[in-house]
Amino acid sequence: MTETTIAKTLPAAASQEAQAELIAGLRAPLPYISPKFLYDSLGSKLFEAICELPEYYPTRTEAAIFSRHGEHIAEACGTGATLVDLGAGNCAKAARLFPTVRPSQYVAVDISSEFVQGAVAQLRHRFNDIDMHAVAQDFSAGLVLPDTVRAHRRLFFYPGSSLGNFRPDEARDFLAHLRTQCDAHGGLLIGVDLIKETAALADAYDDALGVTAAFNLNILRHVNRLIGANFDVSGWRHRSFYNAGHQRVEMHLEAREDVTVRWRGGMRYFVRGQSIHTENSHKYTRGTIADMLERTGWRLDHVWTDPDEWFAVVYARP
Ligand code: AVJ
Repeated sequence: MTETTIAKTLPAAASQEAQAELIAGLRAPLPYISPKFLYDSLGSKLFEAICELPEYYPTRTEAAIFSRHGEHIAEACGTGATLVDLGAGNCAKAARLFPTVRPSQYVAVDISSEFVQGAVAQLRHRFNDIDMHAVAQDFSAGLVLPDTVRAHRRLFFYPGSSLGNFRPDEARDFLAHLRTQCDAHGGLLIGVDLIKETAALADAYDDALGVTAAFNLNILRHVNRLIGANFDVSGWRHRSFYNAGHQRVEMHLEAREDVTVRWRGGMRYFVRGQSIHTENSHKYTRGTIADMLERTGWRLDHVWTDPDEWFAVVYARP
């Protein structure tokens, strides 16, 4: 039996909240736009394209870890769980786990509603013995699962180093929050990007084809739709760099010229060279991720990495 649930946070309220959040960011002394707004329909597709780039090592390195250690990973996770896929996107990573982890229920959660609904609809046909649910939700401030999601044995799946978008304090809150949503038989399977030579990090976030630049710039078009703003994409430039002090790659959009940006109910003047911070992508070490898990109520069970230790897949238990 399969069933698809479309659970949304109240559309009007959510978009009001999103609008207030966006406007606060644009008005801030150091202006910012949350990276979750990178993922409109086109943004999700551009991110898929990034994952195919030679420079963007995280996706293929993580995939190599899963294919090399798949059996051991599945053994650690056990079968029959409710697999909760956080930031599911096209659901491809979870689908590759289905044959070995054999979840009884699959819950794909993603902020990009059409995208995740489409992906789950496709998947239902291929795996019709798994009870599937698509949940369209911005879970960055807390995950609210519908009643149809079983509470017993939840296996939270958070691959791709998405945790890296949170500042360390937010990441801790989020991991602690997940811990409260899983019983003693649950688990957490998470992918984190590791600190490495700066050149590799720089290339991964500024590829030669300019796909990452397009992905970053597209956030402005999404913002235009969300708050009725008039950003002109051609007036902004993609910037990214590794901030060693904060152990993170930052993405920014820099104004090419002085510009006044207007939106419903407000405006801001940006001088040439001024930038809007659009993403932090925090990098971890074995030590920093282990420490964070231990401090948020999780017990580290196992860490799998690639031979160069560029990426880590971590399994933790309550
Ligand atoms: C999806 C947040 C893991 O931080 O590497 C890719 C997003 N940004 N290229 C990352 C991203 C620029 C990605 N995460």
